[in-house]
Amino acid sequence: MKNFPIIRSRRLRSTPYTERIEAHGVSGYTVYNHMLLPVSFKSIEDDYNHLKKYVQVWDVAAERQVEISGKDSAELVQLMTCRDLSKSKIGKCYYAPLIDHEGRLVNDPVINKLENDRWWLSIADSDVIFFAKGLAAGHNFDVKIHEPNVNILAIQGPLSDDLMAKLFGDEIRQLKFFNFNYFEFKQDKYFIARSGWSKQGGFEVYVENDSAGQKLYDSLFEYGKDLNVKAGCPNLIERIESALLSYGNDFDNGDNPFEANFDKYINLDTDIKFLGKEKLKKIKKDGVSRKLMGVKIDHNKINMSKEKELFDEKNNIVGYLRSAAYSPNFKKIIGIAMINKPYWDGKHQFKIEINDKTYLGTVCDLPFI
Ligand code: THG
Repeated sequence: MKNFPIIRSRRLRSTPYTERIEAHGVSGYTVYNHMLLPVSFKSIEDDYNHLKKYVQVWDVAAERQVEISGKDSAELVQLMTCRDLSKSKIGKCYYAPLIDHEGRLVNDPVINKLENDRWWLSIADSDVIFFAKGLAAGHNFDVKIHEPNVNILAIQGPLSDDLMAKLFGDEIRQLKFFNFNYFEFKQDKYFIARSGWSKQGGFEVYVENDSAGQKLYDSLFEYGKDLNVKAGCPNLIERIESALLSYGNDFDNGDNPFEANFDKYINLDTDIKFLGKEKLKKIKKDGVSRKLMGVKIDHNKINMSKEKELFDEKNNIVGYLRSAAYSPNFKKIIGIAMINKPYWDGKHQFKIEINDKTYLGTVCDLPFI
């Protein structure tokens, strides 16, 4: 597979931090919500080792916000997700699958409740804003829907608390997982949540003012010198090891939330109203015939640009590998795959072709152990 440069244009948006991450040596981008999202700095494996030991600052501005406000905003937000938000609280973040009228996945945002009538959907890579506007128009909802100029900086890694406390004071250490609050640094106020797309601990700063964000970016490096802070980004190896799912890679609009193991975020027993509820009830009753599982493959190198088929010894399809990377922790390739029901028990070996050679692997539960 050849690598080509990616050509900039207005359509492929930069972020307020792009110049800075380029100065810090970004070495690869993907496109996410029509915006640049860095994927590597030194190398994915070097970045991984650093992330697990120190602290990194990530430009994740591509995790865009869809703001929904107004009288009917709570009703519209609930209509889009199967997670019961009726008891949701201001100041909390909710990981919530978005579902269409066919019971299929549309996105898996973090939903932040700012006020009873003001919400931010911090979205993965699909155009949620048009889905929301279509629903609002069809239901005649009294809401305002727009994409605010919010550009997230994530601080991730085991030394995140130490770095953030240097800027924002020790009180930030008390912030609970999936809660947010406002904290001040040098006269600027920042919306900060304890969250982020790694399991190494950390925060996300939802920056509402570009120049404050750029000042914060520079200060994080200034204050973090002795903590060995580096520029980083969501890390392919770490996120697979941690089983953090990626919309568009591990699951998409062809899959339902049971197949993606979102069971704990599917509330069918309360009287909330959301799209696809009856479909999901039927799927739950019938059971699914495939679901996302882990796989381990006896090899040390893989590049994914599309799904890869997994076969049993009789060449029956076991499932489809959707994301994979070599894991220095497991000393194998690990991956996330949509596995057909007869193969869920993990007793079967499967075959997979990588660069015209056949390798063996096994199915395992998620999260990996
Ligand atoms: N942070 C913010 N926005 C985002 C992401 C993020 N938007 C895009 C993408 N990531 C959305 N997907 C996820 C996937 C997993 C998690 C968050 C967003 C996540 N999951 C935890 C887990 O699975 O253990 C916690 C879930 C919970 O307990 O509620 O953090 O990363 N702002």
